[in-house]
Amino acid sequence: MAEDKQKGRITKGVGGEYTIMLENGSSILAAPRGILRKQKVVPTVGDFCYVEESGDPDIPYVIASIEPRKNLLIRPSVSNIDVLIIAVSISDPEPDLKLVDKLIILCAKLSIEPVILLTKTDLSEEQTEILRNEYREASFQVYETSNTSMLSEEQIHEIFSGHTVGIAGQSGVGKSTLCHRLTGMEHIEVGDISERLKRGKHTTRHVELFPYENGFLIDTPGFSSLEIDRIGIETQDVVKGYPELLRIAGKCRFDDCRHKGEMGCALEESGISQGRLNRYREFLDIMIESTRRYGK
Ligand SMILES: Nc1nc2c(ncn2[C@@H]2O[C@H](COP(=O)(O)OP(=O)(O)OP(=O)(O)O)[C@@H](O)[C@H]2O)c(=O)[nH]1
Ligand SMILES: [Mg+2]
Ligand SMILES: [Zn+2]
Repeated sequence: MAEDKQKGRITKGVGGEYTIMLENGSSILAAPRGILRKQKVVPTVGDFCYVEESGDPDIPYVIASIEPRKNLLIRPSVSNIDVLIIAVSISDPEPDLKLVDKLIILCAKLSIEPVILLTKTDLSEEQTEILRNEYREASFQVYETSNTSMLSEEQIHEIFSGHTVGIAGQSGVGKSTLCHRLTGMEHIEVGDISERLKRGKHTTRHVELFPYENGFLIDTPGFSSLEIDRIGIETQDVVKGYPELLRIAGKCRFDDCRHKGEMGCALEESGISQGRLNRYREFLDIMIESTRRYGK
């Protein structure tokens, strides 16, 4: 067995076999070395790793070690994400803003930069404007696509250059469509929503990293729900998804003000929308209740 270790990145994993892109750009197949299993380290798409030749012609490499992760998303399982595009469609399906805000909170927790992508803006200009304003005012980057318009070269560069970028959002918002239009790659599955609901077809099931713009693009399977108290979020993390509320830190009378109607609260200075405020308070209540019941 060759002693030389080569650095690479896991781009795909199916049935215990991993596709790894080496630093020279070539892709190889590898199986994890037994010691990783003993250490209970599960190789994950997105991991940086070292591989060695195995001597086995079927799977010519073994994963010798895995580098520490910057972050790890579970369900879908993917690591080392820099930017998360939170795709939200103007209609079909109806926007799930609770999911959007939960994903933002998760991003804050995992040191991922969230950007909002409004998709299917062709379906309602009015609704597009409402959502654009709501999230811009909360200080997020908001991008838009429709059936006739795509991200500009400049926007693509802004989002992707050198980054590992995930795309999340409800099933049917157009994540695969975007990946397909960005990369021109045919094998990314795009589904018809009525078809999907009927037969579960075309929905993206595997996580895979695609090289793109000096970085990687990941089409993640749809998140249909995400329970705030089951994703590793703690009560004090909730506010971190609300930059509007972080802005007034220190301005409320009480240092530990939760902006839930306390005396001397500076909420009015935050500029938060009623919708975002309601969601913040709802998540906070869920977290407080969950902590009360199950403990931290
Ligand atoms: N009107 C309109 N339809 C779109 C647009 N983008 C995507 N669609 C349609 O929306 C449907 C769902 O798109 P997908 O790209 O498969 O959605 P997805 O987010 O990958 O869904 P999952 O893989 O199930 O998570 C397809 O029928 C697309 O043609 C758009 O900008 N405008
Ligand atoms: Mg898809
Ligand atoms: Zn307050």
